[in-house]
Amino acid sequence: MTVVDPIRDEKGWAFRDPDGGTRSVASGKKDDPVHGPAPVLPPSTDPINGFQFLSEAYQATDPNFDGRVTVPVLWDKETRKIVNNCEDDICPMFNNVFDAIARNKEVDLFPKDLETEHAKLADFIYENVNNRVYQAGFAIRQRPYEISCRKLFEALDQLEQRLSKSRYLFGQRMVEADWRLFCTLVRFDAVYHGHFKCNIRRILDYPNLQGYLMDLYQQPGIADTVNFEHIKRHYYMTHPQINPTRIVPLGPALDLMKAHGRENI
Ligand SMILES: N[C@@H](CCC(=O)N[C@@H](CS)C(=O)NCC(=O)O)C(=O)O
Repeated sequence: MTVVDPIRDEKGWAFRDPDGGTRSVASGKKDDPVHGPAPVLPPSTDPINGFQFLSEAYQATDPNFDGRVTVPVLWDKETRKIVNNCEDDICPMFNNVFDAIARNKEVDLFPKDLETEHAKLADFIYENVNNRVYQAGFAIRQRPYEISCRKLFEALDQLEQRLSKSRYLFGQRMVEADWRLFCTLVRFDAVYHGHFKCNIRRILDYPNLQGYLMDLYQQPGIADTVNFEHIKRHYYMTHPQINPTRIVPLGPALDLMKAHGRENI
């Protein structure tokens, strides 16, 4: 897995090491007697292709591509093309078609017996939580902001209730919707509460959501995938219409490693 640089400017997502890094790549241009030696491009953090920008992966896949260059991307090293760029597809692909090389084949995030209910709840979470924070945050008029913000907190209130009786969204099993909800919850107090003005409450103010968030965060391997500095630098430095000074706040002080006490719910 390669992580793009948190700061997305007009050139889009970049494979850029903020500390300078060591992997410089030749620009591909020839030395020129008039202009001198070919430029060496800044270090790329893409170990597969040495790309500077994610847009190069899209161009390599389809030279006529002129859509949005988005993450995530599933890249095929053999065909040198993007297989897919949509989370809704990539998650089931990881669940279903990579068992031959998977370390934890028994993990099934899409259990068949829950299929309908799971899909319904996943849609609810996408609409009212994952996407709603963006609707509130990018609103440019008071009323649409207020409507989105209220709907978001109504959904969080409902999920708080659900999680008072159930360790995860569907009892003791973790499913894909838990991890999609986790992605928004883990960013919530650090960025959505301040930067996106989703500030009626913090996740910290919801005992069940906070316990659930810590429970998921403490699952093996998960904390290593969360980088709060990266999260904060991305949001606060990438949306100048919301934060023109690009100052990144120091807080909040969070500790997701505390005992969550949800083992027997
Ligand atoms: N349909 C895609 C959407 C992905 C998406 O919008 N990604 C955002 C970051 S979370 C992005 O890369 N935005 C860049 C842009 O819009 O320029 C998915 O669900 O995976």
